[in-house]
Amino acid sequence: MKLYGSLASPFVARCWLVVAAKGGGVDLEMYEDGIKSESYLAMNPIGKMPLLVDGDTAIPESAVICEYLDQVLPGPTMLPAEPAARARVQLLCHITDLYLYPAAVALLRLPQDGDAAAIEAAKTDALAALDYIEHFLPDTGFAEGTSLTLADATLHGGINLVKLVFRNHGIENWLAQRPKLEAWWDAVTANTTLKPALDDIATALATFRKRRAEEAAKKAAAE
Ligand SMILES: N[C@@H](CCC(=O)N[C@@H](CS)C(=O)NCC(=O)O)C(=O)O
Repeated sequence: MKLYGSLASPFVARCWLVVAAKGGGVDLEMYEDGIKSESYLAMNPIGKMPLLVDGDTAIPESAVICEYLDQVLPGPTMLPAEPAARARVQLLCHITDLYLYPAAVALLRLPQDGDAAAIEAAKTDALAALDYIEHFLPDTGFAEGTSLTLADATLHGGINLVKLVFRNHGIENWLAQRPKLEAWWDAVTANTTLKPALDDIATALATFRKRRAEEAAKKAAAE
């Protein structure tokens, strides 16, 4: 099975954390011809990463990929069977996908000196989404129960992105103001099963940030 994409993408990182939690079994690589190439678009006309290819089956969209990986890979199940626990896991995933990501991605696209009203609106939306997550998170160190679930993988990508964009926009103290989220973050980032994947993600993000800074410096020098 191949997972195409870069771990600098929180959506790819989310899938990679699921692979790590399940004990491996998937190769990660960049699609050689690029995600806008004819051959990639033939498999995934959405033209985004990640894309999972398992034999003849090509699956885009990180939420769908994560559920698929949970079903086909051996290792502990990441979506509880008990209906209420299952709903809690899916709820945290949905809040992250439907409320947190759109606001964080909007902030990512807005320069610090960009449209002040748009920045304020995206910031308000992101903080509200974090409040929803804080409301539903337990204080057990996991997003649900006493083992890793799809909600831990999903939330990690979302919170990592928020950390990056809030830093860019000078927003501070937001994590400390949400104690359950902060305790969850500390626990998940210290999780030994996830450690190698978390290190891979941190390396990819550092490379991405360095490249962006170099591009910005080059652009500034040319102006
Ligand atoms: N809803 C998608 C979002 C994927 C996504 O936005 N991927 C970005 C990277 S973070 C991408 O491939 N962007 C390239 C583009 O939009 O051209 C998912 O969950 O997989």
